[in-house]
Amino acid sequence: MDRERRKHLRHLAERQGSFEERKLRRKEIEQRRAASRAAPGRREAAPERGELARADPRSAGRRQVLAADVDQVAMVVAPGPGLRFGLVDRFLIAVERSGARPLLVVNKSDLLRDPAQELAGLEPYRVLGLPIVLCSALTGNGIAALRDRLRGSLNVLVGQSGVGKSSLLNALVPGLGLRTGATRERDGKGRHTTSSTTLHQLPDGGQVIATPGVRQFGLWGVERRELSDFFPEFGGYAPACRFGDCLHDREPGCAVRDAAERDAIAAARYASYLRVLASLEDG
Ligand SMILES: Nc1nc2c(ncn2[C@@H]2O[C@H](COP(=O)(O)OP(=O)(O)OP(=O)(O)O)[C@@H](O)[C@H]2O)c(=O)[nH]1
Ligand SMILES: [Mg+2]
Ligand SMILES: [Zn+2]
Repeated sequence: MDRERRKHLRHLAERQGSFEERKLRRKEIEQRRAASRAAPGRREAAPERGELARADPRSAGRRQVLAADVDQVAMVVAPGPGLRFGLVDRFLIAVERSGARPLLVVNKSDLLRDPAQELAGLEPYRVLGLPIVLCSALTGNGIAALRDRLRGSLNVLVGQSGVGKSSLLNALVPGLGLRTGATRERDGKGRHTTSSTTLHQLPDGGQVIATPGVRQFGLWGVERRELSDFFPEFGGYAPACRFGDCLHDREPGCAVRDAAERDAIAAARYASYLRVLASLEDG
């Protein structure tokens, strides 16, 4: 990314405020929404505090709560089985909805051959102010930094199967000895070694909830119209869209799409937005 664009994105992020500030703003919005939902005739409820939920993969239209009452959600990704930022974008939306703090953990740093190139996809998240810890459960690199981030909070570790959630816990809690699984050689996908959710005390304060790996993460209770609120970097452009109710899809005169086309908005984030938008029901 060139310096101009980086500067521009940083400026945008500053205008949008930090994750903390946006969380406060979001809380306000949630409260207003909850109040309007309490009106007769509305049945959908706002999420409970720190409740991380997704669309139940086994039952259409229902929600599945992955963890409740958490302070921080640590999303784990790894170069093996593959850094899936689309999944990170979905998690980020669910985390922000929950009011918990997001943390991105990039595990298996020992597998990186060309870190600068392989981690280039992280740039939009850095610009947005998402805290990122690069570590390796295998070598112990970065584990102290991760421990610092988790200390004193109720955390939940989420991510695809095989990214090393159980291995990280074993590194964080001496003597824990959780079972970890071999990644399938053929397709690099994990086998779902962990099948239940467990809570663990951290030796220096705080707790970690380990969850089984997720394969997909369908969003629950997010309306199409509010989706762009979860992509704060769009905020600087959206007011310039021709239509006030622009969904930044194929509408003519869309300033957001325009910004993505000239790389002022990260193309991967815009593509992610469009995929999520297409997956949400009309409403
Ligand atoms: N090279 C390398 N391998 C790792 C690292 N962390 C974990 N692994 C390996 O990755 C595989 C999967 O690790 P797990 O800890 O079982 O992954 P998980 O996220 O708990 O997977 P599920 O329980 O299926 O959700 C195991 O073979 C681990 O040994 C790491 O930092 N570097
Ligand atoms: Mg596991
Ligand atoms: Zn638009």
